This record gives sequence, structure tokens and C-alpha cells, in this order.
Amino acid sequence: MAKTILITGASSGIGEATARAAAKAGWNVALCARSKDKIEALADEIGDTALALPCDVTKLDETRQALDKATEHFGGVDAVYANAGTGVEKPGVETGDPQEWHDMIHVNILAVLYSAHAAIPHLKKTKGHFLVTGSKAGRDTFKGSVYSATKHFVHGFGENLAEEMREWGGRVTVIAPGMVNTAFFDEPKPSKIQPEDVANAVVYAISQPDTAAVREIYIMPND
Ligand code: NJP
Repeated sequence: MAKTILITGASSGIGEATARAAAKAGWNVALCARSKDKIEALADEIGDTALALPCDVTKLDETRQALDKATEHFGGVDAVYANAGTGVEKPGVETGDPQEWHDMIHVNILAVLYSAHAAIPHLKKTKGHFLVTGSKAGRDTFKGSVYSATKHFVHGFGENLAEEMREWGGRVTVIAPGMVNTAFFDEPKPSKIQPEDVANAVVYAISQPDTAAVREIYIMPND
């Protein structure tokens, strides 16, 4: 029976590319994002092995409902990729906007926790896999960057969650890219990492035998 992955932030960029790559690799894909029209169009393109589940990841109930619907539709959830994330317009601490920090922390930190909390009961049944998009910015120092600090949280949390989930055979992977050519930036970045490159890394992580837990994949542009 085909395995199922639920992907948040599936309406564009890394999440959209991962949905296509996972479907091509034989997975059922449950697509979560707020942009209903985009995930429905992507699900139509992929076909019967895709399901669009409109969802705001900052709302725990909506994430829970999406996981329940994916389980009902496909018979179980084997992997959850908490990929939804956002940045801020105003950089720095002195010059930053506290309301922007609030909104970003809600998506990049709290919603990752919500996704893990909601996913574990499902993943426990399948000895499944939780993946999350960290960043090079979660490994290094970036002057005054609150975004980078949210990704430091993701990297620390990913390691801690891996220790919790290994007790029942679960696995956690932090996907840590440098700059990726997505809508995250206003201008195209054709010489940087392509979303498909990150998608390939996700498919690699979820395709390993039970004996191998790929804890982190760090990808940098090669320009
Ligand atoms: O960006 P983009 P990426 N509820 O803007 C979704 C990290 N990263 O693919 O809701 C549900 O194309 C949004 O969907 P919608 C980055 O931090 C990037 O680059 O419809 N979904 C969209 O699908 C993030 O964690 C780079 O607006 C919500 C998606 O998030 C991840 O990669 C480098 C949501 C954003 O897609 C994917 O970003 C790096 C919500 N409340 C890490 N809020 C890079 N691009 O260079 C947002 O190291 N979304």
C-alpha cells in the first residue's frame, strides 16, 4: 500500500515541489496551506493520489482536522512535513516590527509545535516520520535576525523531538537549505537552490530503511 505524506506550505515553493516529487516517488500527498485555489489546482494536476486540505497552521484545530481527513482518505499518515514558514519585511531588532515578530513566531515556532503535537498520535500508528524546514539561518549567526532565531528554535526542537519519537521507532529530519528560489523573495534567484533540489532531499529522507534516521539535510547553493 502506498504511504502518505502530509505537507504544510504546499501551495508554493518548497512545499509545492515536494508534493510533486513525493507523488512521483509513489507517495499519496495531503496538501495543506491557506490558498485553497492553489492546493486544489495542484491536487488536480497530481491526480487521485493527492488531496487538498485548506488549513491555517497557526490554528491547532485546523491542523488536527487536516490530519484526520488525510487519515480517513488514505488510511493513515506515514510522514508529516512541517514546511510552512514566513519571514519579516523589517530586518533587525532595533528597526524591527514587534507585530511582524509575533506573526512570524506564530508560524515558524508555535505552528511547528502544533503540527508535531497533532501529528504524533497519527505517526505513532505507522512508526512514522516528522520533517521540518529549518535553514542555514538556523545553524549560523545573522546580525539582528529574528527569523534566523526562529530557525535556531526549529533545529533545537528537531533534535529534541527526534529523541522523543525514537522511543517508539519514529524519526525526525530537519531540512536546512540556504537561499532557495521561491516566492519567499521578491526577486527570482535562478542561480540559488531550486525548490526541486530541496524536494529531492525530502524524498531521500523519507525513503531510507527503518534502520537509518536522517536527522538533518543541509543544502547550500553552489554559485
Ligand atoms: O516560501 P514560499 P518557501 N498556514 O513563500 C505557507 C523555509 N526556507 O517555499 O498559506 C498555512 O514559497 C504558504 O501558503 P499559504 C521558510 O522559512 C526558505 O521558500 O497559501 N500555510 C506557502 O505555501 C519556510 O519554512 C528559504 O500562503 C502557511 C509556504 O508557507 C519554508 O522554507 C531558505 C501559513 C511558504 O512558501 C518554505 O518556504 C531557508 C499559515 N499560517 C528556509 N503561512 C528560501 N526560500 O531561501 C505561510 O533556509 N504558509
